[in-house]
Amino acid sequence: MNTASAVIVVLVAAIGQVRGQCGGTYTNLYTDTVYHWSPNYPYNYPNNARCDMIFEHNSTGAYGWEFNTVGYFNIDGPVGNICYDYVRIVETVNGRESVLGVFCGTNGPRYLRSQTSKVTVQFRSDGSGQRQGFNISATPYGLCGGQFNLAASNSLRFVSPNHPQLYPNNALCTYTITAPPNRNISFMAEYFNLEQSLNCNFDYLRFNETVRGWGVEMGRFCGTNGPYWLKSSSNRVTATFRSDATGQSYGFKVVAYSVLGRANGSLRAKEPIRLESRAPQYRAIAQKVPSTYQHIAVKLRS
Ligand SMILES: *[C@@H]1O[C@H](CO)[C@@H](O)[C@H](O)[C@H]1NC(C)=O
Ligand SMILES: *[C@@H]1O[C@H](CO)[C@@H](O)[C@H](O)[C@H]1NC(C)=O
Ligand SMILES: *[C@@H]1O[C@H](CO)[C@@H](O)[C@H](O)[C@H]1NC(C)=O
Ligand SMILES: *[C@@H]1O[C@H](CO)[C@@H](O)[C@H](O)[C@H]1NC(C)=O
Ligand SMILES: CC(=O)N[C@H]1CO[C@H](CO)[C@@H](O)[C@@H]1O
Repeated sequence: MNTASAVIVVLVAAIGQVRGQCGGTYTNLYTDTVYHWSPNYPYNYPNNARCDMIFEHNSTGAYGWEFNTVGYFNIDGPVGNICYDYVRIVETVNGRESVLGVFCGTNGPRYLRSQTSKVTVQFRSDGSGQRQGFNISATPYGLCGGQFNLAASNSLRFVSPNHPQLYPNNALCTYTITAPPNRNISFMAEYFNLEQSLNCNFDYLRFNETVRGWGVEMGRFCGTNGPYWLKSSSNRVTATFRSDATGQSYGFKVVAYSVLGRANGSLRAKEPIRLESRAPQYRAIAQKVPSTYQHIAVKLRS
């Protein structure tokens, strides 16, 4: 085994799963579910709380958020139709505030979906009446296509519209994935299920890139066979998802990895990283690098 064939893939460790603080901004580069709960949860929240938690997906236009209640939901009210304390979920659509829902009592949000990638969860309590509060999940879901940049992280996920639910008919979504210069991009399906057809003529996910001025089709996928370490030769790939007028399925969740396509080089990461070689025989070197390390050299010999 020569060293040059051992391509090193760098994965960013899963980022914070949970947010319990009063307010802040959560920027998601991935498509993982995160949880947000009231101050002191599951104990009583304080009086006079004003917490604005902003959920933002970094790939503008590509993702909406779905909110669901997990665990307790118990907020003071309502009396008549007045919520003394409340959770209010809002987004801005075409420059106007759009309220997705206002919640109190024991009925929290369920399958509440936004149309845009930036949503604010506002929690307000007045001067009396404390309860256990809330714990809600926020899951990004795909709208249709978008611009994805691998500059800020070493991996990212993109999904079909509505995933994990059925994609619509007649969809045409373009996902443009760009990595820093001198990197290659590798694609791996975490979930893949498109209508099966001969030569993938009906529904498909197709990867294209431009190499020395020529458009090259890297691969076209349908059925349950998604990309498996599909590797680019350039740092920019266009993935096109197309569905025809019939036959829906649950779509795809694909991870794009920024790959050092050479034997030697350096990588910069803002998050703790995990190094893993693509060849199974190198798995033994996989290790987690603590975020306190400024610089670490990894040697791979074979
Ligand atoms: C909120 O719910 C999530 C998912 O069940 C859980 O992991 C998290 O610990 C909960 N938060 C608290 C403070 O209990
Ligand atoms: C992808 O490549 C194929 C074959 O070269 C071409 O027909 C198609 O138009 C390309 N699609 C995009 C979105 O560039
Ligand atoms: C990465 O891309 C370069 C061209 O930009 C190519 O020469 C090299 O073989 C690619 N590396 C891999 C591992 O595909
Ligand atoms: C990588 O770097 C090491 C040490 O600098 C060198 O010995 C080795 O030959 C290099 N490998 C390749 C394939 O260039
Ligand atoms: C956290 C993060 O990566 N934020 C980035 C989101 O995208 C904008 C523009 O593309 C960057 O400026 C941010 O750094």
